[in-house]
Amino acid sequence: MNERIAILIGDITRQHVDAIVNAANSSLLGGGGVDGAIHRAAGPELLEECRRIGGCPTGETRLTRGYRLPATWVIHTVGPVWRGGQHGEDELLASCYRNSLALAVQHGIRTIAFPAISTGVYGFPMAPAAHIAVREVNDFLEHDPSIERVVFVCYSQEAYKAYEAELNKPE
Ligand code: AR6
Repeated sequence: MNERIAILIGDITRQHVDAIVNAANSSLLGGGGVDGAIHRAAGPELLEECRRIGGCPTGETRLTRGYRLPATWVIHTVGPVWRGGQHGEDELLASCYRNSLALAVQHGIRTIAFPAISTGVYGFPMAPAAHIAVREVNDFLEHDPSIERVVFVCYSQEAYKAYEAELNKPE
């Protein structure tokens, strides 16, 4: 297991990292799940900044401040809605991880926490989502020395087990 990667069970809004990633929707105007939790914890200034940005296409990312969160920054990314797996879902989910990490590097962010993007309301199955998340982060870290720590914040035992299985796979 890469020593720059960690997994834990918990609430991403409580993480003391440079940036947390939000599993947003393309309006960036908030919603349920982790998005709702992040907006509640950050306070109304986050929604104001998101309004000014004006939206984000699926697979892309946008950066805002973290306001009342312990994290300095929020990287908003829009995961794909699961439509059976034959509609580019895997590649779009991979783009969320790659683009989030690239944006982090551009802004000097060294520690970053990810939720399991798309695995809630958007219906992406947990095991393949964890596989893509771990593969993309491993590949990125291999070529980038500036990110010090990536934390996968799992909200359930099921998620934790899926990430643990991926992280313990032999290279
Ligand atoms: N900390 C960490 N993980 C969490 C938290 C939390 N506080 N809360 C939920 N999760 P979801 P999506 C997990 O539905 O599938 C929103 O309405 C959750 O268990 O938040 O990408 C947006 O506005 C699941 O494993 O995001 C969009 O409309 C994972 O986070 C839509 O949902 C993602 O679940 C995006 O759907």
